[in-house]
Amino acid sequence: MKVIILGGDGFCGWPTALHLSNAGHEIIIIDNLSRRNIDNELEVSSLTPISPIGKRLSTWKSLTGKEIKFYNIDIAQEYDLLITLMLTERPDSVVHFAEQRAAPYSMKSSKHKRYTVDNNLNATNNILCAIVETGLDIHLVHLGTMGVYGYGTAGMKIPEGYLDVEVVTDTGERIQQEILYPANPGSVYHMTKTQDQLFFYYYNKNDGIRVTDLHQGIVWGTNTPETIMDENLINRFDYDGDYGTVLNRFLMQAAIKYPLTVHGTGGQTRAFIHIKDTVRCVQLALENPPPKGERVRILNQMTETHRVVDLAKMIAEMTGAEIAYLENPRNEASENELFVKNQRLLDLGLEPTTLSQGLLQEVTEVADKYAHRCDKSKIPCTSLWNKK
Ligand code: NAD
Ligand code: USQ
Repeated sequence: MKVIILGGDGFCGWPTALHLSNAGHEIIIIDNLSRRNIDNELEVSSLTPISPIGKRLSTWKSLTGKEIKFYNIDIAQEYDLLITLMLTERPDSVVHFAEQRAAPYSMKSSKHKRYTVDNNLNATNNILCAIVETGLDIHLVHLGTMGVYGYGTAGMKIPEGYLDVEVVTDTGERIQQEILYPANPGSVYHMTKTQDQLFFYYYNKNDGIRVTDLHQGIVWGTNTPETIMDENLINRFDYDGDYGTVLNRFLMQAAIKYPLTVHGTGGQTRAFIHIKDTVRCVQLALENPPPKGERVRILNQMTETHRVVDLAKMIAEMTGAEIAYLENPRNEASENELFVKNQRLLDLGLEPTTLSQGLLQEVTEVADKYAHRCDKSKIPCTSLWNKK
């Protein structure tokens, strides 16, 4: 299958591109390298030394003989380039990772809020418009987030996208309906993802576009069997206060003997998935597309849930690290329970990689190896959700 990967130079997109290329698919990456530019803006680098995209691709070709094409296009701004490329390449599927994905970055200032909204909403609308304009029956696979649901329920498991409700009419008749699960975003970034869902709903209804929206939890880990083949293929590892996500940050902090930065009590429960499973899930979604006419297919892409404080305690026990309980810079519930349905990807064949000593150790080893590249002044989270 010919697949265009939007955002294929990023943390999830790069290993996915390699995994799909290895599986025999023809891969084309589109990326405007904005993530690398944000590193420049924040004066921080990936803990792992990532190679330039040209070096990444030439290394992949020399190791495997497989070619991955690359185009530097801003899909939120350069619609003409995007549609021209789509008409030339005529892909079977498009995977959409190309958004600003950090909640803290999206909350830093008005400039960052506006950039995140402009970038993410235009990116999603542009790719949908382009699919309609090509007239091709392209399956769009989007990386969404578990954060569209909020992180609590009335006690039931969070369903895969749609909620059964019963409404009572004026005449007392009870009518059953299935609606998009009510959106409850916790940051400007998460809000853009809730709005993406409406774009998909509308273009699916109006134009019959086939869409799979993967509501992904927090991704941890760094290596996949492909990225580990050569240092030039290494994946990025974000540890800074804006882009670093909680479990990878804790593992890296333990490796450099920095007290683990728990926000508040650490009672926040979140969904997690290892990067090795991210790439498999995207492959499963691509190879099992919805038939024409099916509503937007929503799959919860996560394998387990954990409380932040339990992760910190587990890593502290494993490594001897200290735990620092910090004032929470975010505006979020200090405690929550989280139960999630993820049956649909399991039914497609996902065999979950769950948290184990071995995998935690693997990340700590990566962190150890590149500890000298860490700028400790970039670890604290300085982005505040509001002035209070
Ligand atoms: P990332 O920032 O590492 O990668 C995103 C890539 O998209 C970058 O290479 C960036 O340069 C590119 N990009 C952004 N805007 C673009 C534009 N307008 N035009 C072209 N390219 C553009 O992020 P990631 O961690 O790989 O996340 C990828 C997707 O997965 C995001 O949409 C994110 O919301 C979702 N997701 C990520 C996680 C996680 O823990 N990392 C969890 C759940 C969902
Ligand atoms: N946290 C800490 N200490 C830290 C960092 C984070 O206690 O040093 C806490 C946060 O306050 C929050 C939780 O850990 O309660 C998760 O934060 P995170 O930065 O690991 O993840 P989040 O901001 O939710 O965003 C990440 C990705 C985003 C994706 C989302 C999936 O950056 O792209 O959409 O995970 S989900 O969390 O399911 O919404």
